[in-house]
Amino acid sequence: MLNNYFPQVPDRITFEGKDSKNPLAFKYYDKNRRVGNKTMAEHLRFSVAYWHSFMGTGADLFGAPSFKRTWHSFKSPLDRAKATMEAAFEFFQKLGVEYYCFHDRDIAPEGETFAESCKNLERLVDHAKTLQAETGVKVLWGTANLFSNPIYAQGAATNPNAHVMAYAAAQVKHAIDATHELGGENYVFWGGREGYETLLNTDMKQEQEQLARFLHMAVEYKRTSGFTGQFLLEPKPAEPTKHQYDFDASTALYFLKQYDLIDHFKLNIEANHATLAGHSFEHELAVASAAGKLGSVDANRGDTLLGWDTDQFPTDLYSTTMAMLIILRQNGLGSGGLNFDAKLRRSSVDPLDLFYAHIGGMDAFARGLLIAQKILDDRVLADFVAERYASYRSGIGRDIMSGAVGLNEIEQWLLQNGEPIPQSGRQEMLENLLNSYIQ
Ligand code: XLS
Ligand code: NI
Ligand code: NI
Repeated sequence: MLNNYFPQVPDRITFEGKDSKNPLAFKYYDKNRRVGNKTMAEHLRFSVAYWHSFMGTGADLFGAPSFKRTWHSFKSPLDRAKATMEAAFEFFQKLGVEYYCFHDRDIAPEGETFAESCKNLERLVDHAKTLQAETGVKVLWGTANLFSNPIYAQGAATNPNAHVMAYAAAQVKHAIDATHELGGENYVFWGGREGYETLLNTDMKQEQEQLARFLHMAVEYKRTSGFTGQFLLEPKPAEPTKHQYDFDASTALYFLKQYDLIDHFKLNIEANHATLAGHSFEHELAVASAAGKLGSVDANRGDTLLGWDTDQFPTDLYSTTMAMLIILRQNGLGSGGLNFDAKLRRSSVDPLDLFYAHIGGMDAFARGLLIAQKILDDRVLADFVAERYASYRSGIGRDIMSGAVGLNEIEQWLLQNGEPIPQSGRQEMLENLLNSYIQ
């Protein structure tokens, strides 16, 4: 049992129920409790984001690091990486999450050369393998950091310089290998620098073709290397680049379809990316799910008053309920999960805050799950929605949808049947109904 970095925390955070006042206990997340046909753990598949929680320093654009982490205190980069990994696994184990997600450069330091970076990654992958075996914690997804290194300032796959694109491709090859080696269930592509700053210097069509080629090469490499995890594309409209090509779920789906990649990918939807794109979290989940492409979720939230990716921990029950309704309706996330791509506020300097943040996020989704399951069991929305579209199941509606009639026949039908009678969408009544379930 690892116990070096969070000695004030017991071996395992336990479920104590909603009346508990213990901040280090779950009030709703009871991992073995059955909800519908699965346990809470099976429904929710929680994952910790290595970058925010273990590499994060509290630094922001205006100020130096505010967190003092003992695991960052080692001089040599490799020792620091090992200590960080041990702290991370102690945390996963004590929190009782089964998954984590990582970028190659989170778990291993970048070297002087590409070859040295690859060696560092291999070493840390070995260490992770040992810790995974000891704790039973698994990889939800791995990814490559194609945005921090200054060589990626003008893009990775979409860089105007083929040499840089080649660098990124080779880096992805190693990141897929690392994910494969660690038994990762998915692999994510997030194009933070895949976009443009100004059209004055940009050939947009060329860049999109480069991105498509890049992803095709990854698909081909996946096939030949025997990695069977699901590939996921994570949309985000902007930040760090002004305009990013995978703007939102619709844009990403169109891109995948346009370049014949659609069969090889699903989407990883992040709440705060949805709101940055001017959508709600549930809108993006619904778009992905309707296309049969909702693969995984980055669970976080933004701030309605701030227009950037604040990556806060999710606490809003309306949002978690709406998300779980969509996830339950599609019968779960398959190999995906709920990854807390969320970070502590700069002022939350205590390592204990990492526990409070994750416990709160897990409880918020556990409550969302319970509420959503009850709404589904009671069929209150399902029956209303079915009734709202009932006119398409018979008569002219059925004939329209089956293709039995065209504009000529419809015109004849309309002339005989007169004007339509408006029917209420009952939005306020349904909002009241939702409120009666949120408790
Ligand atoms: C950044 C993204 C990033 C991806 C992984 O906004 O959310 O963290 O999830 O590269
Ligand atoms: Ni993000
Ligand atoms: Ni993300």
